Amino acid sequence: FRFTHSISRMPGQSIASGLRAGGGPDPDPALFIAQHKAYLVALGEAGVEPSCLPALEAYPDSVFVEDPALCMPQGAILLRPGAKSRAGETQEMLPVLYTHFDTVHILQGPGMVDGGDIMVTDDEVLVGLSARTDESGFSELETLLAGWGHKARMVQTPASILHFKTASSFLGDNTILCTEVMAQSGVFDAYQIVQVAKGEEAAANAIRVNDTILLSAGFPKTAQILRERFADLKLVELDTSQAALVDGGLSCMSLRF
Ligand code: CIR
Repeated sequence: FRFTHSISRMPGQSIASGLRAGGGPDPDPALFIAQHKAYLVALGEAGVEPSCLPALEAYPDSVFVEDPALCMPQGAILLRPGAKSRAGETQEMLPVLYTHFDTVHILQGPGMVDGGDIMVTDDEVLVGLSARTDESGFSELETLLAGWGHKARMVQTPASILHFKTASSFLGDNTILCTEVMAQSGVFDAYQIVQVAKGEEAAANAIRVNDTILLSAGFPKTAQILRERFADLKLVELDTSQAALVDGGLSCMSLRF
């Protein structure tokens, strides 16, 4: 969670064509852009140098830069997003990764991995199998990570959610913020677990950036739990209502390294 840089991408006018599991209203591009700006400001205030790429109208979901790549201290890995409409986002991300990293590995496939299913903790890299991430993708990623000395662990993303990190976040200090379902799954038995408040499941996609926790706004009970638990950290609540309309959250909108 100690980061000096981040990469994001502006939401496009095409954002309403982004993938989403449920129905619901379309996100409003102007409001999304305003919320995205506040997100970048918060990342900057947390101590990273945020960079923001121009919108890609051909890829409505490209604002969710977390999915096509994984950034580690040793280098970056270009992933293979599991949704067909998002596959082309990788070719847009590759040159960007080269500007930040000397070493960039490229997943060759045929397996698939979405960055939203990858959680990097201090001791391991958890990879949740989901509709977007499969075993073959995990194996290829595991081999690349092993070359950098990282242990990968294959876990299950609950069927009801899009990504592993939709319902869980690593907050540093061996601590995970997650939903009740995730807490009871056993996946995080080696960690301290902080559960989001009942009815506030969407708060589980938070991010720790240096000495700040970014949390989605509108989850006052979880905010209070975090304030008490992490009294020495700054808690910043950000409106993510527009990202949420297309199944996105805080972690999805940046690559942090
Ligand atoms: C998608 O379905 O791919 C996007 N609408 C949302 C992606 C959210 N990304 C993430 O959780 N890492």
